[in-house]
Amino acid sequence: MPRFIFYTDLHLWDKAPVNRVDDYGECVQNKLQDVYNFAAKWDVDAVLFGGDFCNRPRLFDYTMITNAARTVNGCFSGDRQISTYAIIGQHDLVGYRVENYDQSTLHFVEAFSSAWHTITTPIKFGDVTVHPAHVNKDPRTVKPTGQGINVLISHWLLHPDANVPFSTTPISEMVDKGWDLVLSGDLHNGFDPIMIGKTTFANPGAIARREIGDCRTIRCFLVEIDKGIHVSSLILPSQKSPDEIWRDQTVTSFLSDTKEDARSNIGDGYNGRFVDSLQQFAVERQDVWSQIEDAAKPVLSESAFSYLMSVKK
Ligand SMILES: [Mn+2]
Repeated sequence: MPRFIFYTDLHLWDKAPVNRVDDYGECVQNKLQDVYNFAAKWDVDAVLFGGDFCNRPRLFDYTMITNAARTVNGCFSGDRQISTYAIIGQHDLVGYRVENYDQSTLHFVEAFSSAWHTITTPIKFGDVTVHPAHVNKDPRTVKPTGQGINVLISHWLLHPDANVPFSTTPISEMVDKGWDLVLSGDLHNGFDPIMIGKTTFANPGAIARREIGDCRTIRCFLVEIDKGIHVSSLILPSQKSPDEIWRDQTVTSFLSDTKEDARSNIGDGYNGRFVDSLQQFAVERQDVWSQIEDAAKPVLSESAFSYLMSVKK
């Protein structure tokens, strides 16, 4: 019976999040290699990916892109190349639009990788049918089509608790809809496998740690389907301890630290890490801008909209 590795939210990127002190890009690449080493070791039928390959749609570090593609393509069990079947997360979409997928670095990786397949229709592995639900697709609207075991991969904020923050969907709304297994990404904290009714839900959490103080143990899932669904965690060996990657656990001390740095540099035209961090924040909030753009365009006059867009530059 089929066996898979599932991982999600890689967020490959050449710049580190504010407050990270290690080489973020190298760290993510190493963890990607860990995932594919597991895939080879466990002789899986396929690797499944839950969305957000890059942190933003276009990465321009060609060494990093090449290395990631080599890792994906270099995964073999004997002579058999192990394929990856993937869905798209919002971070791999220019303007968060699925129709812009071909403008992304992930699409470029796919175009030159024999092993990578971003899927738009269900794919079968014996009795098991794996269905894709890209970020724009509410998983509650997808219907299982297979006769045997039905698996859904979804980039959606599915949450195990009934009382969840706005914009997240409790998994209870997907119980007994014909799914045997729902594997999700997007919610970076993830949650342990839980079976409700006949459905098992699981999210291993993001490969990348991008929020200050994210002290999770980074893992992917081994999914074994044999008279039932078995999901177990595989801990990525190359990950570093939180102490090695975070500058400090509090934003307040970071800000006072960098303000001090800024003051000490006044006069020579360089304001140090404080300015660097603000600039990086401005770059990272482009994601927010694309949401504003989507929301504002239908309701604003052309002149008001173009004024709004001019402010972001
Ligand atoms: Mn993500």
